[in-house]
Amino acid sequence: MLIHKKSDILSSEITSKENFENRRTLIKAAGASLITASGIFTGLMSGSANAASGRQKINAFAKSKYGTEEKLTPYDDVTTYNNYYEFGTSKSDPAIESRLFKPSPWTVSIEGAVKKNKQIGIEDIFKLAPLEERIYRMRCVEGWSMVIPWIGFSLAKLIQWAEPTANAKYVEFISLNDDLMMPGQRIHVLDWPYVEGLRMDEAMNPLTIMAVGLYGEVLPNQNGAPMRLVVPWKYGFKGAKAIVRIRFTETMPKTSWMKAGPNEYGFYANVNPTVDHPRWTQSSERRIGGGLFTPRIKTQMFNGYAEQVGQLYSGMDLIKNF
Ligand SMILES: Nc1nc2c(c(=O)[nH]1)N[C@H]1C(S)=C(S)[C@@H](COP(=O)(O)O)O[C@H]1N2
Ligand SMILES: [Mo]
Repeated sequence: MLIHKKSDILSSEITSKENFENRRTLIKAAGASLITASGIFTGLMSGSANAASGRQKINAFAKSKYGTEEKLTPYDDVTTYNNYYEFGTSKSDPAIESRLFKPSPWTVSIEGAVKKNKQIGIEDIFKLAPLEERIYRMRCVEGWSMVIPWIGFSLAKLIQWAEPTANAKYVEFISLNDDLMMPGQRIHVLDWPYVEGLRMDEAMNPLTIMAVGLYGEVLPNQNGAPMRLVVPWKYGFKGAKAIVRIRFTETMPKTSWMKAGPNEYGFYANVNPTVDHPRWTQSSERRIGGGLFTPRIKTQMFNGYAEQVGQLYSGMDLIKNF
């Protein structure tokens, strides 16, 4: 199925949380009847495209048990202030330069330390696990942050399906390599394709999701359509977008940012206010969407998720393993 999705965003459409909550109730009510034997994907996409904006509602998802009471970052900021170097290095580039990007058809390859290599279409990925909303605090290594209502599914479900062997100690996530659709790849700002990785236990943690939507809608291209990683206790660069390959490895993957700046971007990249970036402090952050004069807020250990993930790093030197 082809998803036509232009990124001409009608920004006035949803900004307030109240509006969003109302809409979400409607979405859920509509969704129940749209899920049919033909599968979640059909239900997910059918009949919900907004012709004027190209935006598409997701028809059915459960509400998260994980969340935050903090104010959501407005939709406009989430979708126009992006890091996605495949579409340019300024924050405003991805929303514009990703307009012609086609997130469908889409196939993901499962490789490496697995029972056998296999491929799966995005439609079938949607059948592996129920979709859930996860409102997560997101912290970019550059010092800004957002609160984003993602829609996604537990990465653990996809890993179960992938059937990694006992040799799998790490998972590598590889983004699309296509300099026709991704004009930023014609410039060697990073070693393309974009590569990220997690330790197996981090990947299996219930907080780790593959996101396929946000604000109740199908993921916009600039946010990593059709599927991107979200790891809320780590700096944003861990969340690889437009993933096409998932590779299980015995050794620690070499990520794009580690290659670009080994002293600045570590493999773990856990949000940590006590370990500064060599060129700036990580003790505080600027919450996007609050306006120019909003005071910076304190950055929390593991981005506020210490209770859920702190034990993954017990006994580890977090200065060495930054
Ligand atoms: N493929 C790819 N994934 C990527 C990036 C990128 O340049 N390419 N940037 C990362 C960085 S630095 C951040 S902060 C987040 C931003 O995600 P968002 O634009 O959806 O907020 O995406 C991450 N994933
Ligand atoms: Mo980032």
